[in-house]
Amino acid sequence: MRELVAQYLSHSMSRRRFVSGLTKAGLTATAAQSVLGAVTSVSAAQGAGAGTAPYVPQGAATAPVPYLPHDAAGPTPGAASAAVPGVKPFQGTGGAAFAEQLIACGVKYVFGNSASEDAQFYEALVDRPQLKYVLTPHEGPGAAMAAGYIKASGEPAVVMQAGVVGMMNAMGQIFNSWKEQTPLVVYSYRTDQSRRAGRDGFEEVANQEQLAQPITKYTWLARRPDMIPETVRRAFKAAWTPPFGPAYISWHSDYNDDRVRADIISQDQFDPRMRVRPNPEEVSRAAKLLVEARMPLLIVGDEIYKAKAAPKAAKLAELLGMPVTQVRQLYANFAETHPLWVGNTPAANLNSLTFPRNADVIINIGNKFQHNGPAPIVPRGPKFIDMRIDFASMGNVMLTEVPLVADVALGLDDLYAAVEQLMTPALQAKAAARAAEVKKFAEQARTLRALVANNPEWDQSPLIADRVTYEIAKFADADAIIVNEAGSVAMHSFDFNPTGGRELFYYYGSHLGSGVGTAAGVKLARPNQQVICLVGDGSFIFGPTALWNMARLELPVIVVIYNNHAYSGPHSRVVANVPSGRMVQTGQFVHDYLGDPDMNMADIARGFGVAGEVVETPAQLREALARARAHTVEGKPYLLDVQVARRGVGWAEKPWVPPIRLAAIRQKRV
Ligand SMILES: Cc1ncc(C[n+]2csc(CCOP(=O)(O)OP(=O)(O)O)c2C)c(N)n1
Ligand SMILES: [Mg+2]
Repeated sequence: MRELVAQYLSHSMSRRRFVSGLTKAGLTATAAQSVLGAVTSVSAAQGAGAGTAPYVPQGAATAPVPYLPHDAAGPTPGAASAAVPGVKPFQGTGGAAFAEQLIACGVKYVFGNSASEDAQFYEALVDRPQLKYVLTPHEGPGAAMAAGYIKASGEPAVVMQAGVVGMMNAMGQIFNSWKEQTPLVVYSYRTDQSRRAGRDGFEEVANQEQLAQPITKYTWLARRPDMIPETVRRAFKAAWTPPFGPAYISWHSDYNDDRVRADIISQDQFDPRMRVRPNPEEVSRAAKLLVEARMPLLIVGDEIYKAKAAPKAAKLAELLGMPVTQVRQLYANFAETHPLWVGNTPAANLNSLTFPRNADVIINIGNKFQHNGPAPIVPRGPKFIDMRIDFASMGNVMLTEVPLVADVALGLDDLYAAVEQLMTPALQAKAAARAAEVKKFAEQARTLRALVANNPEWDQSPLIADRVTYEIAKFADADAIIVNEAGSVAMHSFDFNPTGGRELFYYYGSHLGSGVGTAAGVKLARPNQQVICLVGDGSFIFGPTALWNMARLELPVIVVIYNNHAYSGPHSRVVANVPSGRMVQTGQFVHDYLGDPDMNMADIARGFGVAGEVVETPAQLREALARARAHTVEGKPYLLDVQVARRGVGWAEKPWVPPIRLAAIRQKRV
């Protein structure tokens, strides 16, 4: 009998078989019914509704749900529009309408986590193999994978979760997409159905869609099931209209089961393909300022990568002999080997640049700028030209002499043409002299950067982070994609180049736990390029579940963990904040040490079906990288758990751990 109850509780036996099993076991019919009653109440309490009888509409609505009536004054969707190209009449469930509209939006991959009330959507996928569902075991890395795919392919995708509970786990990556301006479309239903909403039901929270509102470009709750396709279209339009950004859509879960008539419209019919040319008068003013400048400076930003305009930015810099830098961004937007490249701006403020110190005209192309201090990134004084499509923050902080609101690819074309027209032989000579000066500095800086290998700790074990980076840079393919979520590690030696060279996907949004998922999505989008994920141990452990996706889908990514068993960045920042306080005096840091016990990331990877190894020495690292390559050639991911030294002030050999030990207070050996 105990077995029968267990089987019934775990839903592996029907009610009828349970009762008949009980009577076979010798119980009277009445006794069996009373056991059933008792067991059912336990089951309902356990599942809070999940797995119990599905919702049955009451009264007249128990008949098959009819098509919803349409407004007689308006067009009848799904009927009259049959003849219009790109518009397909559709009849079926709301879930199937959702699938149809996704296909019409150009979506190939759906990244999702199991959501029982999306049953009709899953049902629709069976006969729509062009829409591929990638099951992700945690919504955070799942959303990161979707975003990685979108960033690396430039193609639309959707990520979906189980109601508000799943959405909560995805919020961190929606935040990252918001900060990075990635066109991620997110859907999760409302568990509360339309005829019982607002009663504090199972997994219900009021106004769920509003949770996403501050971190999305568009947030909407479809008000009727036949509005599902239009809601989906608007989400894609909002997300993919520059400046890009995430969108969140939702509807009551019963809408997926309702039958609807609606128009399915292909993306090219509703996407305005907004590509803006800059105001020609402003272009002339900018060109004049640039040619007259003593020392102009170009700041490149992510809109250049997104518009595939890096060669155009290089052409403009060359025409003017203008030095180029980048302030904190997601991508590398300029070839680091270019003679006019003067390096990234170290402290995200132009005053921290070694060269040039005296720029008199500064042009930003495509960076929306993160101001992390009271001083503006572009100091007051030099004339400032700002070119980007994301005009919202123009002029908010920096004094802007010339605003160029434009798609940066078109803006660069126009600006180049205007500058070229003004170039006299004298100006050309001035530009050439400046280029020579910049080149001299760039060469010196290159020599200095190479000194990283002269560190006296270069050969030590555990390895210093710079050595790990150096070895990987030596190992990486010429067109490798580096997904970087490696905490406080400085990127050097990769010589990134967005035009056919190595590309960078940085963790700009900084909600940690994105690296592994992003790398999985990038590899899905770019199967023919080597993908290497660099990740700190702390960051890795926020989101390792995408390893399972790498194993299942055979995504041959090399994951390298800089395992210093610590949050080294937060450690250093706390010490900088309270330099000679009690923490430093006593060595008691409560917030930063992840050792004792040490986490073994190679073991964790094995649990997800990904082979890997722990690496202790520089020599082992080289051998391990060769093994990683052998695995990826065979279509398998591989993980290196590289033991990295903790560096910085205040680290003890064996860091102190807060003395919370249950053994000291427990009184029962249970
Ligand atoms: C989701 C999330 N939680 C917490 C933080 C705060 N945070 C910033 S850096 C960091 C530690 C990163 O550790 P690790 O990846 O090991 O890099 P390290 O600092 O050791 O180089 C934390 C917890 C964050 N950015 N995101
Ligand atoms: Mg760490």
